[in-house]
Amino acid sequence: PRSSSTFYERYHSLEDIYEWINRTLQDNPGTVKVILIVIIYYKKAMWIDCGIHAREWISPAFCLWFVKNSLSFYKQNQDITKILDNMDVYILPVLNPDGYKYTWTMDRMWRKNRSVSKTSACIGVDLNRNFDANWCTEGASSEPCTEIYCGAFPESESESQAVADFLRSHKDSVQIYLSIHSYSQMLLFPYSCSLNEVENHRELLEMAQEAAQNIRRYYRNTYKYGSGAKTIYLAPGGSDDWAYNLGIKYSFTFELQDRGQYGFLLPPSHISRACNEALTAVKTIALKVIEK
Ligand code: ING
Ligand code: ZN
Repeated sequence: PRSSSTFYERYHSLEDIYEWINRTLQDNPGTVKVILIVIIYYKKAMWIDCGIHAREWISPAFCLWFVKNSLSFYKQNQDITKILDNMDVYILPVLNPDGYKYTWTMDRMWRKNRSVSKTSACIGVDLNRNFDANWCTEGASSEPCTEIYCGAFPESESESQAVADFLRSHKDSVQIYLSIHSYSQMLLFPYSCSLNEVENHRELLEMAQEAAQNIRRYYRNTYKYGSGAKTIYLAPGGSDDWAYNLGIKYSFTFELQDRGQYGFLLPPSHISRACNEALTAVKTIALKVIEK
């Protein structure tokens, strides 16, 4: 057994993550750029956001893992090289920084952001119910005290608005949208906000299936896949449905490990496997889009 875990096999506070961003930038001049809230590196583009829900700690850990892996294995690993040679990658490591910070200091199980309501003493909006996709219909709530509060209006929150603004202004280049959550081991695609099938349902299903097969083959782990509404539950206002409707036709939400044993409290010793198998899924999807 290894005596110590690496930086990437631990969870990190918001301050540590911001420090890591600056260090990664300094160590990789010309390859990595920090633009406002996101790291961008390197034609066509892929977007990955992590940490939209505060308590899902494996999600920011995955974004850091992805960047580290990309920078370490560029020109070493064939798949990584092909992806980075063909795509810009936009990474948002912590979409919900206030909520994330709160889970480190006050309440480990906090999900929403920390915005104050005008109409209620309850705090926080579910940022994954705040996007303009059948906003606040069945599967979301207009009650601020619930975990799935949709907010006062679509994009009422600065976090969701910042993401939506960025994607609106980059929609001609961004082909792939990925949002990383936990837990339950699923590869989901639109729609979550409706039971209707999207126009390229079959194509998305095949991509998710291939990704799940690769996870099974290389890591002997099981991921379910399918449209959000049919695979878990109706959930309007999600970022992947909104991005899909914007025109980003390869839009997915990943639910990383585990299937409920530890849930949101996934031990650090599981970070490596959880991230590596998710990386396999990202690579599978990116390579399929590049091959088109
Ligand atoms: N699951 C997601 C949630 O926001 C989801 C499921 C996916 C909803 C895609 C909407 C769109 O409820 C978790 N674990 O947060
Ligand atoms: Zn989530």
